[in-house]
Amino acid sequence: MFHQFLLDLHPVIMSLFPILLLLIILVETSMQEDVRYYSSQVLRGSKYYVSKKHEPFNLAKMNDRCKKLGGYLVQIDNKQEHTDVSFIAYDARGLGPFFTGITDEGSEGRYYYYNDKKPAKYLKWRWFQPDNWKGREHCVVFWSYRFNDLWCGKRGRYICEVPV
Ligand SMILES: [Ca+2]
Ligand SMILES: [Ca+2]
Repeated sequence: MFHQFLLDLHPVIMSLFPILLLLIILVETSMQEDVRYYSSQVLRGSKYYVSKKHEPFNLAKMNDRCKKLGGYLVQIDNKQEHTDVSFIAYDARGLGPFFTGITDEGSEGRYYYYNDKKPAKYLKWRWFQPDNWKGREHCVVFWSYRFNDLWCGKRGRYICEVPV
């Protein structure tokens, strides 16, 4: 009896199969993150990726995205790298702020690299920065060739560094 019921149902399931398959594919693709980057040439052993989309920043989430590219949120170690990344951010066009991997979250005033927690080696602040505005600015952004500390959840773009 039940067996017959299944046999009767069989053509219905078969005819629905392509639709089910399409639905599965649609759900799959909508779950994948659409992350696009401008990428730089290799400069002194690193390649840089600047995200295109303006979105709320999140240190852990964006660092994970950089990890998927084989790197981490950018760590600006010296004057040369600062110059390189300035030009890359300029080439990427559009508006900043451009978030880096430099932060003082959990250690106010002591800046470190989010990915490896090592102290930041090079900080080139804008005038009157860092000001830790309202006591809640712990993420360092790149804006017009200088650094500013901003609230870590602010909207912006971010830069990944991938060692090659
Ligand atoms: Ca701070
Ligand atoms: Ca600030």
